[in-house]
Amino acid sequence: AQAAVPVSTEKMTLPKHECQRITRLKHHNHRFTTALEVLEEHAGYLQVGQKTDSRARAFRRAACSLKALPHPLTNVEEARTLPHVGTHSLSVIQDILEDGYSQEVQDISDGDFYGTMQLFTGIFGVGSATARKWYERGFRTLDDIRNDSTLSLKKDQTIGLELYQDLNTPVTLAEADIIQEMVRAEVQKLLPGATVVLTGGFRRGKTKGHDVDLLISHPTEGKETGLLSAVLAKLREKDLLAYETTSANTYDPSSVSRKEYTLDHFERCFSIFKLDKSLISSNQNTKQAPPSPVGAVQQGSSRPDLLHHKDKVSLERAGGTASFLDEEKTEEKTWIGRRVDLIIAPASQYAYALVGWTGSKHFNRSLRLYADNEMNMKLTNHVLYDSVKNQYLPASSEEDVFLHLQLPYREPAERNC
Ligand code: 8DG
Ligand code: MN
Ligand code: MN
Repeated sequence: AQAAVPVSTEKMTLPKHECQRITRLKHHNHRFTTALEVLEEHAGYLQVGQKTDSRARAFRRAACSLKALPHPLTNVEEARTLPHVGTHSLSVIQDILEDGYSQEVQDISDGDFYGTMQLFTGIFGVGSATARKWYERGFRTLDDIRNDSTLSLKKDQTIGLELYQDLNTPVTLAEADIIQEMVRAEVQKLLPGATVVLTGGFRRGKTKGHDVDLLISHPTEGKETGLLSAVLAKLREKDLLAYETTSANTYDPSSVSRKEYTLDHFERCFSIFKLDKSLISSNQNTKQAPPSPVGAVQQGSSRPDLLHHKDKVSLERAGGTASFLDEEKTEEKTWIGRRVDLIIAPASQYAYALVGWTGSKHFNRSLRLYADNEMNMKLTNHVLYDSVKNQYLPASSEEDVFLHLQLPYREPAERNC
């Protein structure tokens, strides 16, 4: 049941920072934002090395402004008054207003480059740099990658190819709940009183996601030490893991004053769970959710399969349309691979970790920018540091974090920018 999105035609000025606004999953301007998100993604594919993706970010910020608008945009003049809507985004908005679609966006999403990059970056362990290298070498399909013996694939990429279909089938909320319960059961057996919270997109109200983000903690500081490896040992024993890579806690309190403060230093594990298919109600995974609101790009697109990269993949390139839904192919194994992130946060950092791992990624970026620019504070997934008072600001809840930042509290569902 989708709640109606409240409409207001009241003239309004959006605050500059995304974290100062309410941004819900459903809003009034999907026809523009889906187009801008194609451009954002495309710009990300073109980006070289570590260079900041300023072009991608510009499209994202324009889309965020439109998402926060409490009514459908009907004229380009209003778009001009919105924060972070640059000339390029404006021209796309204008095209959609005038013609119902943007030819530029259409050409990009129909193009070989964009489609191939979506396909390759859909492989677990493959980022845009690797994908582009492969594209430039002439690879176009997953089989091109699989069949080239000169490529030395990393362990995560190998499993990413193997489980491509699993990992590109959206995780449902029901599956996320099952995985959370599995982990909670193990965690609480090992450490009574420990907590396991579903964060990421699901906490923000999404009903599908690319992974399951679980934040693990214990109310007593220090009790969480050693928990992750013990949990992983149990899961391994039960043969529930298809892949795991763990990073130790590298948190250094002094790092907040250095440039690396945006990094996350929690002990964590990026894994792939084997989720037994018998635990999932049948055909849940093959059933496609209804398409999202018709966007400009969708109209007349010859390749609707490429529109929402995280939800759908190009079936033909992924190895045949039939195989995606073909029971025979998947019947070989009794489980479906699901990406799971496990993060361990000590009690004193828990509130900041919860904000950080709830996202959205862009909301967090906005929070950090706001903290820095408007409050002279450094926000990380671990702490908030007041650079004027020269002190850390402890928080025991998300509400505390927003209070320190002098921001109205935003529910997770309102952080979908
Ligand atoms: P999705 O999985 O449904 O596609 O969306 P999501 O849940 O919003 O994205 P995510 O990639 O799973 O990230 C969840 C949050 O975790 C997001 O706000 C970014 C945050 N995050 C960190 N550190 C790290 C990190 O090191 N890697 C990743 N992937 N995410 C991180 O705070
Ligand atoms: Mn996630
Ligand atoms: Mn994640």
